Formats: sequence, C-alpha cells, structure tokens
Amino acid sequence: MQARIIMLVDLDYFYAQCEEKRNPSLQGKPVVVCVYSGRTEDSGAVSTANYIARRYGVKSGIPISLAKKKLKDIDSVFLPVDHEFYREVSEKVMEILRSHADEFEQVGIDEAYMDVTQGTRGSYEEAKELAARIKKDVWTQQKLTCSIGVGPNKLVAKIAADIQKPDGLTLIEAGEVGRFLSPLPVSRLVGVGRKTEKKMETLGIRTVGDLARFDVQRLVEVFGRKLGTYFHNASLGIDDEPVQERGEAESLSRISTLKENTRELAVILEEAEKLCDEVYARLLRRGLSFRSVSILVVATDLSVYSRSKTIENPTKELEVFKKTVRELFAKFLSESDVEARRVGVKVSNLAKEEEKQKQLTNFFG
Ligand code: DGT
Ligand code: CA
Ligand code: CA
Repeated sequence: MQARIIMLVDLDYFYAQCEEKRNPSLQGKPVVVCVYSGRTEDSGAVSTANYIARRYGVKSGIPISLAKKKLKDIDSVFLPVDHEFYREVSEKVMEILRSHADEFEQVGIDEAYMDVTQGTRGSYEEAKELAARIKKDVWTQQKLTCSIGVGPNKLVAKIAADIQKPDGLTLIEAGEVGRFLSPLPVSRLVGVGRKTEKKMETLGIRTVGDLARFDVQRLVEVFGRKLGTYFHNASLGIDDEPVQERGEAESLSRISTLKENTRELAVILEEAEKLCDEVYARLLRRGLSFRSVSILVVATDLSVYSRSKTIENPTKELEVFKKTVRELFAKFLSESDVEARRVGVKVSNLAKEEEKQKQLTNFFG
C-alpha cells in the first residue's frame, strides 16, 4: 500500500467552546457544561469544561456538586447541555473539514479523520500547511479552535492530536513513530481502558515501548488472538484501517428560531423552506440522496416535537424535500395546538447517488 497521510481533527473543549462562541462574555471564566439529572438542583455530571475550569480540577464525568466545590468563590459559569446547538455547530465545522479531504470520516460530534494523501501529494510539509489552513478556516468561519494530529495512519494521527491541546498541531512522520509512541503510557492506545491497563501492569507493561517489546505469543495467550495481535500492532504504530465515510447513519439538519412565536403555517413554512435550501445545498455538495424527511418544532415551553416521513426510493429532488416538509408541518399543526418557537428540517437515510449512476453507466456503457 502507498504511504498515506492521515489527519485527525478534534475540536477543543467542544461543548464549552460552543457556549463561549454563542456568548463571548463567558471567555476568561471557568465554563462548565452539565447534564442535570433533575433529581436535586445540583445532581448530575459534568459533560465538559473549558481549560480554565480544568485548571481547578473540573473535568468530564465528575459530579456537578464536586465541580461547584472546586470552583467555590470563583466567578464561574454552569450551563446545561444544548445538544441541538452543538450538533448545528458541528455540522458546519464538518463541512469545512470535508472540503479539504480526499476521504472523510466523522467519528464523533467533534472529531473527524481525513485522508489527505492526494491533496498534499504525500508531503508532510504540505500537510503542515494544510493543517494550519484548516485551523485558520475553522477559526475565521466558526470562531473555534481545534487540535490536529497528522501521521501515517489513524492510530498515530489520533494520539498525535491528543498530545498537544488545546489549539495544537502535531506531525509524526512514519520514521518518527517508534520514538513518538514508545515513552507513552499504554492507556493512550485506543482499546486500552482501566482494566486492560491494570492487567498489562501486572505483566510489567507500562509504556507503549514495553508493549512493543513484549512477546506476541504471550500477549495472545493473555488477551486472545484478536486483541493480542491488535495490541502488538498498535504498539508498533501499525494500522491499516482506511478513512471511510459512514454515510448511512448520517443526517443533515438545520434549525432556527422564529422571529415571533407562531402557529401560522405560512409563517412557519417561509422559514422552513429557507432551511430546506440550506440543507439541500450541503446535500448537493456531497452528492447525496435522501429517503427520509423530518421536521422539528420547539414549542414556547421548550418541549420538542418531531415528525418524519420515509419515501420509497432515494431522491435528490429539492421539491420532494420541500413538499414533504410542507405536508408534515400542515399535518402537525392540524393535530396539535402547539405554538412554535423554533423550527427545523432534517434529511436522513442518506446515500451516495453516484454509485447507482455508475452501475447504470457501466451497464449501458
Ligand atoms: P478536549 O478535546 O480535551 O479539548 O475536550 P472535549 O470537551 O472536546 O472532549 P472530547 O473531545 O473527549 O468530547 C467531546 C464532547 O463530548 C465534549 O465537549 C462533551 C462530550 N463529552 C465528553 N466526555 C463526556 C462525558 O464523560 N459525559 C458527557 N455527558 N459528555 C461528554
Ligand atoms: Ca474535543
Ligand atoms: Ca473528541
């Protein structure tokens, strides 16, 4: 296989950074984004925190009450998660990233792998320029910072992105992989959790280098063939996984707040059709067809309603999209007495239309 250049882009303190983007007056203060369970006022867990809050020991997963204790007497901000907003921001960033990749694979709400081998003509120098360009684009267009790792495969790119945060850029060329990985703790490898880490420690394996020197046969005995082999290869920085779009599971959506709360169909549709145009533009750019259309209504009391319709055959028609949206809103309003505050549209069951086209061309060609 030809040598590849792979990037992993991960947005910094993502949910908290989205909150800072929405409300710049938060900048400079500890910001803690929380999942409130609702049992008591402070019950629940921290989803993420900005780097200022992290200096006080606040991090993902700790109880909100503990975070409040750590930030006692400090001017800090606690906010509830707003997934919808983060998803919207995420989709826009992913558009930017996708435009710079030969192959693209989003792996979470705030990170994506990019194969940039062709775009950079296999040159790490060009990859460095491209990464800088991506950081600049994400900053100027979305006012967000990210950390980027560049390496010969996904495994190395991911670890490289994690090593320097926030706003980091780390390049590891093929020849440097051994030196880069060996001093790192084994927990840096994907698939090595607490339990595995403990087990490896009993075998005298603490660093990736220790793991690389450990007898493969014994690793297989301890962890089984599949996992043992994986750990061995991972410790050597070997990883052939391709960067591949996971198109099927994806959807594209847009939501916006109405100028006034309303349950008037014409007013809602005027806004909704604008949203359709925006979603459709992104759909076209990616050459995707859709099978399902959904609408979303956020009521004045912030309760959320959605309705969907799936059509028989994948289509790329804007008019089908808009017509379905009109039908869904009309039906929804006739069935409920909800007053809308925000409305949204979504397409899902996406597929690359070219494949079918190609097959047809081959067949007739
Ligand atoms: P980073 O990448 O270290 O600068 O910080 P984040 O916050 O971007 O961390 P990351 O990339 O692991 O996770 C992305 C988002 O996923 C994060 O902003 C909030 C959410 N998240 C991460 N860990 C947890 C967790 O333990 N619980 C909950 N509810 N959400 C989490
Ligand atoms: Ca992140
Ligand atoms: Ca992430």
